[in-house]
Amino acid sequence: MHKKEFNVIVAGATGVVGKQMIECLEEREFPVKNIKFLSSSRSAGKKLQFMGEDVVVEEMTRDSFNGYDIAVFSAGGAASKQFAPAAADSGCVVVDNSSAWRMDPDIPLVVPEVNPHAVAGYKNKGIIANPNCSTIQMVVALNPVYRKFGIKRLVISTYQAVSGSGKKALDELLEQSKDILNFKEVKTDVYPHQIAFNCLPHIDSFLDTGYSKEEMKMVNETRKIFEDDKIGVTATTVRIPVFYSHSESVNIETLKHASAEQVKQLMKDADGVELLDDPVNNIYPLAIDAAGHDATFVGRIRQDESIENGINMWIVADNIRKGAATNTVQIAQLLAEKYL
Ligand code: 3JN
Repeated sequence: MHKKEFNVIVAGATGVVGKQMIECLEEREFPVKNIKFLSSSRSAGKKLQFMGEDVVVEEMTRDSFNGYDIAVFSAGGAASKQFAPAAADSGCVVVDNSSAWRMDPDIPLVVPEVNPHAVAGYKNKGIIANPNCSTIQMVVALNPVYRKFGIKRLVISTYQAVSGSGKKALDELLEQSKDILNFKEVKTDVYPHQIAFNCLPHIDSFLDTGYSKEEMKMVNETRKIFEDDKIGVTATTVRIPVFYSHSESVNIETLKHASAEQVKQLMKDADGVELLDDPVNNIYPLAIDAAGHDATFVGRIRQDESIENGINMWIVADNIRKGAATNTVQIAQLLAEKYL
């Protein structure tokens, strides 16, 4: 039988995540018939490649989606709000990487290893949301623990790479690092403070409660993905001077008792997880090792002796791949294989 092929759009194609989406479509041999790359008017006209062929980036308009089946979006929340409904109206299903639609009760929020069944909800509005990078890698690791032991509460601290803020932030970390090592004055633009040789407990904007939006994304999205509003979640999200991969310290209070050994065994078998846990031999997940990979790396699994049912773990993943592009393309693959 002839394999079904799809007309595919990458919206926000010239950004850090958009370029990675293009690579993921290629690596995963997504069944593409025609491809179209869209951007704002600023980047329209640029040339990118797909499968060795030049593709000219076009400006996104409401008419861009006619005749296309699937659009993967990483064009920012405002563009998603403006154009995703137009795409859906044209019959083109959107998988959106921004926060614009994540908490809409009619729109599924999907991590394929955790809640693939939710993809079916694309039928409601023709849109599927991709979670925040910090949420994705955490729920991939927590999923088997949640299924076997239940989760009462999570206490999270993140250590997030600058690539989460885009290309300008990658340049800013490099320039500041060079300037400091050359005893030059440091310029700040993307972040409110110097990021080189520093840690900023500040990701996205702050709310009246004192929490940042990034912290609340972890709270709300985790509950939506597990379909469990009873999980207690509290987070501190921190930007650190690393280029790629987010790291997370996660304290888990389980409902039923879990030993560290049991959790390690679960991680060995978990979909999308690689266990790296031999600390006496200096083996644990590292940002620089996770970069360029699609897996979520877990280690430092140990009992929290301060409570009855506590486990601590360290979770690392490439924030541009599993945290964004890979997860979005995996959702598109599920959609293409099972639903379109
Ligand atoms: O800062 C990070 O490491 C992740 C950044 C994510 C981000 C950046 C700007 C806008 C998002 C997101 O995915 O939640 C958004 C947004 O769409 O709100």
